[in-house]
Amino acid sequence: GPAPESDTEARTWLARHASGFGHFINGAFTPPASGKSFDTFEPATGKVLARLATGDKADIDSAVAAARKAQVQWAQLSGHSRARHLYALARMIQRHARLIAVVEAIDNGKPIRETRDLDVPLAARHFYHHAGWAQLQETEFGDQVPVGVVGQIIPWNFPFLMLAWKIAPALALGNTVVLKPAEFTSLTALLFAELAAAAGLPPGVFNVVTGEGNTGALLVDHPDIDKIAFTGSTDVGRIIRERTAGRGKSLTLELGGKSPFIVFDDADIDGAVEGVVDAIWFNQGQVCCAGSRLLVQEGISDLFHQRLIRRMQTLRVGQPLDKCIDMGAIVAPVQLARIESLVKQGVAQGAILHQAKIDAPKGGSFYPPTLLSGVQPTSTVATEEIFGPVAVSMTFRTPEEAIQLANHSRYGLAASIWSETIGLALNVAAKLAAGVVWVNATNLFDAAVGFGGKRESGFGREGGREGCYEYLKPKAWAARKARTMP
Ligand code: TXE
Repeated sequence: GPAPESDTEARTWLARHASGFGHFINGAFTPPASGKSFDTFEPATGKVLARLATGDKADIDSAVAAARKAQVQWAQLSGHSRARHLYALARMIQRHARLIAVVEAIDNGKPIRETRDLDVPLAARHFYHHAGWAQLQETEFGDQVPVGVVGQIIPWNFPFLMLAWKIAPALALGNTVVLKPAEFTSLTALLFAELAAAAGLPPGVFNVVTGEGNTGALLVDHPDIDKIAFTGSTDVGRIIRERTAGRGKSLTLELGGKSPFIVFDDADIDGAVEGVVDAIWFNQGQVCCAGSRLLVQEGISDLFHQRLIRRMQTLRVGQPLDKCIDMGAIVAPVQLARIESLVKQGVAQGAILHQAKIDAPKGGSFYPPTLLSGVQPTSTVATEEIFGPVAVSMTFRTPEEAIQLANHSRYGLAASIWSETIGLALNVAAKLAAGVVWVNATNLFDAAVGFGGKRESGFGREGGREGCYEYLKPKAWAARKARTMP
C-alpha cells in the first residue's frame, strides 16, 4: 500500500512547544498562573506527546476578562466584517489542512483517512457556512443581540470538528469564546489558536484554557460567563445543568446516545452492512450518534449477521497515519478499560461475542471491531453507551416492535432505518424519538442542518439557522417620542 502519511511537520510543530504549551489568552500563549501542567499521550503508542497547562481560577479569570473586553468591539463590527474573519479562518484551515489532520490523528488515535477527508474539511465548511450567517445577521436576526461571552467545553472524540461546531456560530453572531478542550486531545485547539492569530483574529475573541474536568467546572462557575455550550457525557451534562440553573446562564448540551439502527427484511443487505461499518466502527465507535443498537428483522437476521461478521473481519486496525487502515486506537487506556469491562458484562448477561482478529501495534490502546448478538433489550450493553467499536444486536418481528425497541432508551440522538419500502421507512421515522433520522444512510452531517438530541441526549442545536439562535437573544425595543431632539 501507499507509504504512511508523513508526520515531520507535526513533530516539528510539537518540538517548537517542547517546553510545554501555555493557555491561549488574549491572542498569545500564556503560562499557567499556578505553574501546574500535565502530560498528554499518544493513543497509538502510549508515549508522551506534549505537556499541557492546567487551567486554574486565575487563568479562567484572565481568559474571561479578555473575552469580555473583546466582546464589545467584536459585536460592534458589521456582519460583513465578522464574515471576513470567518472566511480567513476557513482558508487558514484549508491551507494547513494536512498539518491539522496529522496532529489530530496522532493526538486522538483516529485514522488519517478520517481526519483528512472528514474532520478537517467539515470544520472548514462550518466556518464558510457561518460566515454566511454573519453576513445575514442584520437582515435575518435584526431583533436579536449576541449572548455575550461563551464558555465552551468539548470532548475528545472529534476535537477539531467540535471546536468548529462550537466557535463558528458563536463568533459569527458577535460572541466571544473561552474554549476548554478535552484533556486527552487539546493539541488541535492550540494549533488553531496559533493559526487564528496569524489570520488576524483580534486578541481576546477566541481563548483556550486547557485542563481537566476541574478546569471546565471553574469555567462553568465563572460569574461573568453568559452561556455554556457543552458536548460530552450525560453525567457531566447533568452536573453542568445543575450548576448553571438559577444563575442566568444560557446552556446547550450535546450528550450521549444509544442510537438504533433498524434493518427491515426488505433492506439492501450489503448496503446495510456497510451502513453498520460506518455507524459503529467509524472513529472506533467513539461517536455520540453511533448506530450502536442493531435491530434486525427476524426474516433476514441469520443472513445479515453472517455477512456482517464476515465484513467485520476484513476491517484493518493499525497506526493512525497508515492510510489503509479502517480503525485506529482508542483515545486512552481508561476508555479502553471501560469498553473491555462493558463487553465482559454483556457476555456475562448472555450476549454472544463476535470479534475480529487483529494484529494491533504494541504499546497502544487498540480494541478489535466487535459485535454482541442476541442481547436482551434491558441488559447493560443494550442500554448504556459503550463508546467503543462494539455493536449490540437484537431481533424484532413487526415494525411496531421495532419502534418500541428503538424508543426503549433514555437517549434520543439519532436513528437509522434500512428498508426498500420508503413508505414504511418514513412511517417508522416519524415515530422515533431522535434528533435526526437517517433512511438507508448513517452519519450524514451538514453545517446547514441543526444537529442535537432529545431526552438525555441533551438540548440545543448546532448548525444551520436553528444553531444561530443558540448564540442570540431576542431584544425588544420600545420608545415614546422624545421631547428634545439631539
Ligand atoms: O467525558 P466528560 P469523558 C461519553 C462516553 C464516554 C464517557 C466518558 O460514553 O465513554 O462519556 O468520557 C470536561 N465540569 N462521552 O469522561 O468527562 C472534560 O474535561 C465541566 C460522549 O471523557 O464528559 C472534557 O473537556 N467540565 C460524548 C469534557 O467535559 C467537565 C463525548 C467531556 O468530558 C467536568 C465524550 C465538570 N465537572 C464522552 N468534568 C459525546 N456526546 O459525544 C469533565 N469536564
